[in-house]
Amino acid sequence: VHRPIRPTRLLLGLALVLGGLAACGDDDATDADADAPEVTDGTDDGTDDEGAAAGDDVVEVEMADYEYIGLPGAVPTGTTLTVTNSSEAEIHELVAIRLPDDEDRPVPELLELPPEEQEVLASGPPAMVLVAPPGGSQISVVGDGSLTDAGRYAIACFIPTGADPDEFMAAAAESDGPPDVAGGPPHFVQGMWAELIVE
Ligand SMILES: [Cu+2]
Repeated sequence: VHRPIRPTRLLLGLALVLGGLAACGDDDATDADADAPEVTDGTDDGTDDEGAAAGDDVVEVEMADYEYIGLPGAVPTGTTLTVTNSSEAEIHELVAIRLPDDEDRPVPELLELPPEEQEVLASGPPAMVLVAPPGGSQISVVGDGSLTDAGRYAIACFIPTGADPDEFMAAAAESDGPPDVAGGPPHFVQGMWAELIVE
């Protein structure tokens, strides 16, 4: 039996984050910063030769319809992600959510949880939200793209399929609730998700 994906509550939580920061982030932004531990430089340098970037490296991720291209399965602590968007029509985002240490279910399973069980994804602000309109450059909505906390992360794009990019950005900036834009299911339903280990 295939369980339908109902991301309403999760979308609401993320929209609140978007709305709060867009409203010229006074205390929300500093709260998020306060949660980030200090970066420990150098400890991981040179230890990851297979598929993982070196510590403090920048990994450029290409967002396309509907996938992340160039995102490794694991990166060292201190790595910074940047995004580009090669889509001709869709706005995309890279939302990184650090999962609890005792959470071992795979990311797709978590994304398909019913709303009442989505606390694991929506209990706090995401580690980062990087947005890019089609053919446009990165907008850092939450965080600066750096991964300072080791652990397992769910990566996903929650933008509704077919949403108008300008309409989405305007709605996200002005709304206290979820951006009220027309569109289909979120992009992660179409496969735009990933799992990332920060070592
Ligand atoms: Cu997307």
